[in-house]
Amino acid sequence: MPLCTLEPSVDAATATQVLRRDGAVVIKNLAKPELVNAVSTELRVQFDADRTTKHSDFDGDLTLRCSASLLRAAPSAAALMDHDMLVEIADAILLPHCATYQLGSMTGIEIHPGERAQPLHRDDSLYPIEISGLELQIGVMWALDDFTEENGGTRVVLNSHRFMRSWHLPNLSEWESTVMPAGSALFYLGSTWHGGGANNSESPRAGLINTYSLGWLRQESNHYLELPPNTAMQFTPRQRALLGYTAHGCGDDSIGKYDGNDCPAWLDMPPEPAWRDERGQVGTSEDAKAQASN
Ligand SMILES: O=C(O)CCC(=O)C(=O)O
Repeated sequence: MPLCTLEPSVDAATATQVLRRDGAVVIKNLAKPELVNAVSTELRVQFDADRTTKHSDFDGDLTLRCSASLLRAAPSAAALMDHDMLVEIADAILLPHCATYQLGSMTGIEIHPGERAQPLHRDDSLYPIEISGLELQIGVMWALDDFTEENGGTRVVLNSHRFMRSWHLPNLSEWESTVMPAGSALFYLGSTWHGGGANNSESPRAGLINTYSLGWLRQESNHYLELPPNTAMQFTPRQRALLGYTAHGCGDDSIGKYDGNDCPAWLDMPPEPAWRDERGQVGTSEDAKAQASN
């Protein structure tokens, strides 16, 4: 059974049904080309900075990555973090198991020609929990370039989410490449085996992976340090909540209290306009005022 590709007009309930059934689903052309171009342009500087860093076997030798402070470098990517369709699907998969979920990580990944295939893996192996039927997280790979079999379109082992235990492995040779045009999104469950493909083409293949985890788990990235409050202020209340600036649950049983409350008072305030300093880093208008008075 091939990876199911749905039209952008599909409803979230149908997409969720396929995702639960197969462990992965593609929705074609979900993001507007202008947004994809803006994110790609903003990420370029970070990708190029990564050329100087040493990579691991998992990360690849010819793959550029941008994860820490991705939203500082590419604030336009916030629209891909809380895309309405994505939020509806994440609600359906994760909210039965938590009061709120949160962004685990955001990683820009550019696989260059000659790169070998990344080892297949499950994102939820971060957590020492395996309960059949309980998804700890979901992942969404946004294609920033067209994904093809030749250029390393994400490899997915369909139905592998049904093999929950390390002693009950799916057949990992039965993977399939994700083929989708730029602006499309591959949704996959945290328990689905997947990995980047080998790039046998002449051009790089860029994508942006976001993961979302149950609100009572530790986030993969520490967004409070990467995007401290004065930076987080430029994002919308929903985006700030996804970053983790809200408690899980309410009252005495909540986790992540701030000053005895469920969330900081500024969480619901409208976003502050962003500005960029001479290095292109994003700050808030308060930072701009402080800089002007120096
Ligand atoms: O680049 C890809 O297609 C997938 C990458 C991935 O799954 C990862 O780095 O965890």
